[in-house]
Amino acid sequence: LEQAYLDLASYVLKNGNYKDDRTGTGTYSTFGYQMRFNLAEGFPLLTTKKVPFGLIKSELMWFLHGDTNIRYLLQHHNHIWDEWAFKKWIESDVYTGPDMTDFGRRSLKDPEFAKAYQEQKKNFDQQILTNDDFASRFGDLGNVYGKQWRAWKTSTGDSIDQISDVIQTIKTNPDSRRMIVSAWNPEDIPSMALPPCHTMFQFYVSEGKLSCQLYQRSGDIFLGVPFNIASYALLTCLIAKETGLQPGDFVHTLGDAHIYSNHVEQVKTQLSRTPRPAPKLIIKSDAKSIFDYDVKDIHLEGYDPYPAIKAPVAV
Ligand code: THF
Repeated sequence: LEQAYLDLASYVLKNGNYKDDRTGTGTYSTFGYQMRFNLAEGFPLLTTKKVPFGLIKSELMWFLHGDTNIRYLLQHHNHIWDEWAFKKWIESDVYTGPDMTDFGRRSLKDPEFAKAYQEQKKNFDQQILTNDDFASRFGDLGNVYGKQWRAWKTSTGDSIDQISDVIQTIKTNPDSRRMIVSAWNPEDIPSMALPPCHTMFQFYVSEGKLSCQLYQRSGDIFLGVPFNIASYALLTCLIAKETGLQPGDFVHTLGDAHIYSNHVEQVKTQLSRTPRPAPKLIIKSDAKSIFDYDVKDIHLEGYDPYPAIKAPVAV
């Protein structure tokens, strides 16, 4: 099942062009690539390295609850969005600690700095968890996914719940070709911590099966894409259950698909491994709606991955 992902990684290693990027790390990049995962064959969580499924679940629940504040993530021991909130704090006038400019790259090169950064980061996380004012000022990433999915602001001051609407359409008019959720809100882009990578997705119903296609404008092949595949596969399975359909295909279309220059060795290690059978997704049936799930309601059976492979995240 994960062969499509391994093919992408080896294709970009071989054919990617070197390209500088916003983070200053440098990438091997290609433009326009599509993968397809048949969800009837199993759940597409990679086995060629351990991918922390718990973090994928709590991130998706966070989106589905319409939440944009990292406090929920921290309460679930999920730190994948910390850097973007932390950046807002150290650039603000209330921050009085040591200079943290360019903390991502500096902490890779300078162990002394890395220690100071870890300390500030711990302090930051603690304040997000315990101080309401601090959390609302610095924990909020702006109008990111949760906001656009569940409460897109209209010019007349109303809000649109795109997820509820799309579920309603799947139930009542499954042949529709307009079952789209957009996270890309041009008006809000300047105030977002990071403009959405998962720009929009579309659902499709045929022969009792629900398929989903994601257009992702930018994909970090080693760290982000394995999360993104599993996250949208999970979303598709949850909505299939909610609408009484079987999961169909997850189609993943990428714009700028890149391997960061400091992930190349890790990708080669991963490609040297032979994939194992895909795990099976189990969803407990008593949640009333897709918005009421808890991370404990969802688990995997038969997930037997190779060891995790560490890599630095570009900020
Ligand atoms: N920015 C970059 N540079 N890459 C991304 O993948 C990315 N995301 C989100 C927002 N900005 C991004 C955040 N998603 C990890 C995984 C997903 C992320 C961010 C980080 C990560 O570091 N994963 C580690 C494990 C981390 C842990 O255990 O805490 C891994 O090995 O998989 C694209 O959605």
